[in-house]
Amino acid sequence: MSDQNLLKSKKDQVHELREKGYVIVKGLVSKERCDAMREVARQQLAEAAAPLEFEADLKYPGAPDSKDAPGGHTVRRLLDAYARHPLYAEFATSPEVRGWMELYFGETPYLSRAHHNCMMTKHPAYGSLTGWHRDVRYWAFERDDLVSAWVALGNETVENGALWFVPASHKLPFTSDRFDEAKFFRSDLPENAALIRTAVSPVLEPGDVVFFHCNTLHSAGKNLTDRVKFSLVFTYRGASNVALPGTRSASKPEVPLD
Ligand SMILES: O=C(O)CCC(=O)C(=O)O
Repeated sequence: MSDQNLLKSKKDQVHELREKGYVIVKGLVSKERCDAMREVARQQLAEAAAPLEFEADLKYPGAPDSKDAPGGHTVRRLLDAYARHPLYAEFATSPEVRGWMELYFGETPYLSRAHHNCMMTKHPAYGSLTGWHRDVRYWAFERDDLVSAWVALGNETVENGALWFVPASHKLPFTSDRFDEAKFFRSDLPENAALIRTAVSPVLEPGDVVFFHCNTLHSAGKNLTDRVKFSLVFTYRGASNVALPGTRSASKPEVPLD
C-alpha cells in the first residue's frame, strides 16, 4: 500500500471510531510479535509476577468469591503492562499507535498508566464475564475523550469471552439512572435492553487491534474454551485533556508519545 493509501485508510479508521465508537484494524501487530508477547504473558502468569489483579478481587459473575475459594488465585490482569516488559512498552509507544492517536486527538497523545495498561488474561475456569459499561465510569479527566487500543494476541470469539460493543453508544447522553451503583448499564431496563440487542461482537484474529472510545458501551462474556485468552490493552488521551488532580487518573506518571 502506498503511504497515501495508508494515510487515507487511517483517516477512515479514525472516522469510523468517531461514528461507531470503535473500529477494528486488522493485522496491525505481526504474528511474530503477537507470539512473543503471548509467550511473555504465559511466563509471567506462571510466575505470578506482580502486580496482579485477581478475578476474586472484582467478583464479577463467574469469579471465585474470595482468594481462598477454589480458583481464588485466577489472574484477571497482569497489571502495569508498560513497565512489565519492553515488548509491551514498544507496542504502546509504537509509531503505528502514535500516528493513529495523533490523527484522532489532533495533538500529542499521552499514554495513561493509571487505566487499562494491562495484559487481560481470561481463563476458562473462574474467568468472569464483564457487564455492560463505559470505561470512563471510574476515570476523571477534563473531558470524556480517551481511546483504548485492545490487541488480540490470539483469536477472540464469543466462545472465549470476546468483547461486545453497542455501536454509536459513545454519543448517547444517558442519565445516571440508566446505570447501577457500580456504574454498570442496567440490562433490566427495557430501554437499555433494546440498545443491548443492537450489540455486536467482532471476531478478532491475532494482531488485530480494536480502538474504542471511553464512552462506548461494551461487555465481554466468559471463556468457554479450554485455553486462556490474552489481550493487551492501553489507553490514551490528548495532551490538553488532563487528569483531574487528586484522582486515580492522576495517580501515575503518563507517557507522552512525541
Ligand atoms: O474482557 C473482559 O472481560 C472485558 C474487559 C473490559 O471491558 C474492561 O476491562 O473494561
